[in-house]
Amino acid sequence: MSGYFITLEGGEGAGKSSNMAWLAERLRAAGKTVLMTREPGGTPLAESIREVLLAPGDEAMADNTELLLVFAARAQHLAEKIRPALARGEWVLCDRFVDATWAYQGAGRGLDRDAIAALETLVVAANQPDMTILFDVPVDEGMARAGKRAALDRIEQEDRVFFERIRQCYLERAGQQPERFRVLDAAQSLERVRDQLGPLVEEMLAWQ
Ligand code: Z5A
Repeated sequence: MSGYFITLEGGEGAGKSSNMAWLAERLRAAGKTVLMTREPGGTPLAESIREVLLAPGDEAMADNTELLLVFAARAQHLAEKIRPALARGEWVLCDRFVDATWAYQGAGRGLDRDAIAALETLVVAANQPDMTILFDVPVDEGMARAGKRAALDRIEQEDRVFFERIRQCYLERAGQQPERFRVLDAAQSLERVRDQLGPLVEEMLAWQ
């Protein structure tokens, strides 16, 4: 028995969190058992790593430290939560996964692609998503949405150019892997974004 693995990706304020519960509700209404989770995080240990990753601090975090922490959290998340849920036949919805590493650490920080690929092989192995929904929003719009929050975390404090590289990387990956990615225009109203999500739910339900 094997479930399905769906990931939600996009830049700041793209609307992933706002739409994940809606998506889960649709799948549950169709009789599926759904697990909602997120990265970095998803288990107590991985959530502790998330805190370290996102907390602004006096000591600058080295880029490779960031990369290794992201993969350390992912290894734990896969072992303790994602793989067991898939083995039980559940549908796993995950707010960000390895595409975020290619976007943030690869394009954003400019880290070595071979190193990321090696870590992906080690940690993710065969557990690539069945579908990745990319919520694409112009950087200024996403930053304006995210900026309404009380405080920005360590990564959110980066500048506009950093987030533009991230957006372009996501779009490039989506173009290179059209069989896995579905790109939504997330600059539209929540209602219009859900109009775009509806057909994707139908597509998923046709898998079984
Ligand atoms: N990170 C990494 O560097 N490497 C990795 O491998 C992984 C992650 C896995 C996670 O923090 C950080 O970790 C993230 C990348 C990095 N860094 N940053 N920065 P997070 O999970 O807290 O950050 P996020 O995923 O970017 O969260 P977010 O900004 O909240 O984005 P979102 O979930 O896509 O957006 P939202 O919470 O659904 O919506 C944000 C606001 O916009 C909210 O007030 C909504 O009501 C509003 N919204 C949403 N959709 C709309 C529409 N359509 N119209 C108007 N307003 C809207």
